[in-house]
Amino acid sequence: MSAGNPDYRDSGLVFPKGFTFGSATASYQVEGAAAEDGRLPSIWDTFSRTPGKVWDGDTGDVACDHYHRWESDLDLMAELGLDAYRFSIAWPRIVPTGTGEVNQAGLDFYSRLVDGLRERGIRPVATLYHWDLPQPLEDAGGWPVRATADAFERYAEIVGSALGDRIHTWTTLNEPWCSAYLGYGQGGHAPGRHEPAAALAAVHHLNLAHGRAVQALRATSTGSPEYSVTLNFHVPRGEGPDAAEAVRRVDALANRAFTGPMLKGAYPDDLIADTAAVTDWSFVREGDLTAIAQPIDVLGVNYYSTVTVRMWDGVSPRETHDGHKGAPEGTAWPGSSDVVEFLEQPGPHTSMGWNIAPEALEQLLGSLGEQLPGLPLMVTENGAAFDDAVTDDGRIRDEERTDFLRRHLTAAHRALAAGVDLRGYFVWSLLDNFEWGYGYAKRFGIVRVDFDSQERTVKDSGLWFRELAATGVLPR
Ligand code: IFM
Repeated sequence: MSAGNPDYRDSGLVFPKGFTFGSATASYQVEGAAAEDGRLPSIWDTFSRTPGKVWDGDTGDVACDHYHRWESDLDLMAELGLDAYRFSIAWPRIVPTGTGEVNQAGLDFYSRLVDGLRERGIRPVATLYHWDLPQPLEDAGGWPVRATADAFERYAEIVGSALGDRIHTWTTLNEPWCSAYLGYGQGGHAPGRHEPAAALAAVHHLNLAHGRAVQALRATSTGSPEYSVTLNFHVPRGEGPDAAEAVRRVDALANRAFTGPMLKGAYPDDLIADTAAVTDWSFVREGDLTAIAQPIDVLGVNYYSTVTVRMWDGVSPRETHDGHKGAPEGTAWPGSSDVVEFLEQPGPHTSMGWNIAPEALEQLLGSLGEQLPGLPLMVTENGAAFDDAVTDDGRIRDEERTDFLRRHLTAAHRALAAGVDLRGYFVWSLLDNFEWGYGYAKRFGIVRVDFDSQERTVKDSGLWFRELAATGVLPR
């Protein structure tokens, strides 16, 4: 870790020329128009309509109404001086049944969006899957079955052919950790299943979908896009006599279950051993690992907070503070849930209850740089939810969020200074939006959305980020 201001509250740091400053959103979280122009339900439509699953019964039916307001939202991005916009494509708009007919109206929407971005000089960074699986695919088994990876490959061919002449960066998956473990193990995310073996099968089929999609996008894109995947890396801190063992187990499940096959062509032996009582991994077929390990141009890194882990003594009440609210009967840690415990993290925290630890971002980027030499990195999500207040003059003085961004951008800069090949930083999120199980109760935006009027107001953090994007220098 570098020396310097110990609290990571720097200013005046100069980012390299060409460093990307962008913002990110995801389809179900912002678009709304859930039943328009041929879109059919995804697993998140079903889940959010299931009583008790999402705070206050919120759904993405309207969200930020971005589907109708995309032009003014792009104008807003241009006013903020963003270099790039990371959005996701809703699979249920493109192939509404998952395997059937292609919906041209869905492709047209993203085609207009991409053109609109390019007209404004903003690079389109498109994610194919940010969790909105067409419901019929879940009805047929979801990510635990191989056919979902087949359907994803076809979907990738379709979007590659339609948009691959204009996309700057293709990202196959966003945070497959969440799709697999929260969706099928712990149950706090759609489809809300609690099946540890299915969660591990989902890990593999998501990995396979990634590799097949990279190949399909490469075969169909006529421009010269970059290819990437975004992972939400866990930074585990160990406690207790077997701290290293607890850290190793969490790292295997959360990080190396994806980087192993995607970037090194193999599942880690220790992951297979740790999960042996849950599954025999027979869903991995010959040729899969070759299909998965496709070369990519950049690795997307999402980072918010750390976890503190300890081997459980088997006697005291087991602690499960891994930062994700889920069903009590589920676990996001198949094979390790009975041996590892997640301790409550010391503050300060954001309003998600996540601890603020910028030094861990520096550590993570440094460690990835060492593990994956030659692979450029991009922070594709980082940001914070706080309970914003609008003052009488209409301003949102979200000092805590600006402070969070400052500290994490300082961490990113320190990683750069240490030689990490970091290409950019996307703030999560452009807009307050549908925060999954927390509905609209948690606000991550640098732009406030009034969900009654749909009015957008740039928060003070957004003005600060605009200055950063304009100058490339960390503002005061
Ligand atoms: O809102 C999410 C996003 O969809 C994926 N990464 C984490 C964010 C905050 O929880």
